[in-house]
Amino acid sequence: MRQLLLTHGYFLNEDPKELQIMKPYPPLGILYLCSHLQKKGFRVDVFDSTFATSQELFGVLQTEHPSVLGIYANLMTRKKVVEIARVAKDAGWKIVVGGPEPGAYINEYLSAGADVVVIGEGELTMEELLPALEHGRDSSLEQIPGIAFKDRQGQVRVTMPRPQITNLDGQPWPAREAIDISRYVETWRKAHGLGSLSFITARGCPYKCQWCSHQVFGHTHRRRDPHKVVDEVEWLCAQYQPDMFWIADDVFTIHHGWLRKYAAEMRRRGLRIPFECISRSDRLNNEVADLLAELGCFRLWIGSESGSQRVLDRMERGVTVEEVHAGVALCKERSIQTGMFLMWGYEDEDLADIEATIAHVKRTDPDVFFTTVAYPIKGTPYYERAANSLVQLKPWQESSDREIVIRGRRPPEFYKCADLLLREEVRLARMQRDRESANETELLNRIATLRESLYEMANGACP
Ligand code: B12
Repeated sequence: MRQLLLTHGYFLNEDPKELQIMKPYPPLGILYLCSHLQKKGFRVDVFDSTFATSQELFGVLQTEHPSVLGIYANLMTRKKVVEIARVAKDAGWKIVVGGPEPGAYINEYLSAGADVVVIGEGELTMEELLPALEHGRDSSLEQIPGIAFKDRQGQVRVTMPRPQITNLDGQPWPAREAIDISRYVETWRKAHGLGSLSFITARGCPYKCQWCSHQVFGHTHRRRDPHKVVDEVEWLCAQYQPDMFWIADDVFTIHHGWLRKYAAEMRRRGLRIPFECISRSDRLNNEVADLLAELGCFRLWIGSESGSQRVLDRMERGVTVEEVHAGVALCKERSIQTGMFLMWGYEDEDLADIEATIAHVKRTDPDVFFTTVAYPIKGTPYYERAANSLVQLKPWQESSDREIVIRGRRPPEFYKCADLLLREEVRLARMQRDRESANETELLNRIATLRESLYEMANGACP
């Protein structure tokens, strides 16, 4: 009989935004849990919610024999996860939640029906937790590092931190066979012309960017043996025939010696598959850019965040605006597309910082850029610093950290205006670069109007 059912709250078809993006990737975290636990002899299944509906999952929970349900939660899937936990609880399941969000909201998840919150890496903790849950004694839960639970008196108990897995190479690959991976490849192929799959080569990021969530892996960085990663790449190609990969590491280019070895092994086996990944600009140089191009990197994502050095320093980003500019240039020289992430409204960002960001994007000219209005993720230093100014408009279980309002910050229309101004300025710069003069006057007028509105709003009262 099954001992554990693993699932997550990402339902592609129930999320209009994700449907528009249509870039689903398999939930590697629970697939890693599944393969580890199966290897240890546990009977584990995965209900992959990505292509399913909540009703289908509820049907399984209400009709199948209840055991332990393990749910992955991040800040975006909170609402769904809480709903799943409620339905599962009513149907008699024991509920364990894990992933990047629950460790930051222990009380809330325990109050929402979770029996146990797993903090940090899940493999070793679940291996000890499953037998303990079968016996159902608080005393045995207390002995398990890396969890939180309510004892018989209703007191929340948090156990010792769970030491991390020291040798990632001793771990099995994610249990991709537990779900329909081909569906991901096909979905990508239909929507974007290329079927994509993901894998990871490392866990954890040692950098200290103040807004980034380090809930699961802390600030450690552990890498896999490059030869073993190439084994996985080779196997993925043979098994699922993807046209491209996303290397889902926080910073793929972090360790140059590792990258050299990985590239050498890919070269030796004659493997070259298009891929995209994330890099910090300070981890790029000529050699790294050459290796990325040789390996098939067709798009590099760079967290640029702001064009203002003052804001970058406040973020403790550890990168200069010039490094971002130079990093993008290195990619351009090798025909690697670049994507940039940018943030509006971080702490005391002012108009001069916004203008600096606009100037930076125009000058650096990445192929694509995405902007977000900065939001505080619980557990980050950014959240802690803003804690006294945070307002939750909706009940916790119906909202997400993205919806938290920061008192004293400018209203959403201000950032919408800054965003439009950025886009129009970049459009103008590109027109001028390509010597397209059509509509230039119209665009110049629009830019002037947007800038005027932005400055007017900046001088207005803050809420
Ligand atoms: C790949 C990725 C994505 C991909 C794919 C997601 C997927 N299906 O895997 C895409 C692009 C879709 C994505 C989107 C987003 N992402 Co993302 N993403 C990642 C990334 C880089 C890697 C995920 C991964 O594979 N990790 C490797 C595995 C091994 O780790 P893991 O998933 O954490 O699993 C371990 C533990 O958490 C635990 N565990 C996991 N599940 C469970 C379940 C149970 C029951 C238990 C007990 C334990 C457990 O055990 C696992 C093994 O040790 C992480 C950063 C990171 N390094 O983890 C961010 C990260 C998860 N993303 C994040 C965010 C914010 C987002 C977005 C909101 C971004 C946005 N602006 O839109 C969206 C949300 C999309 C959505 N609707 O869910 C944050 C989440 C923060 C938080 N507190 O919730 C992270 C942590 C980045 C960060 N540092 O801020 N993301």
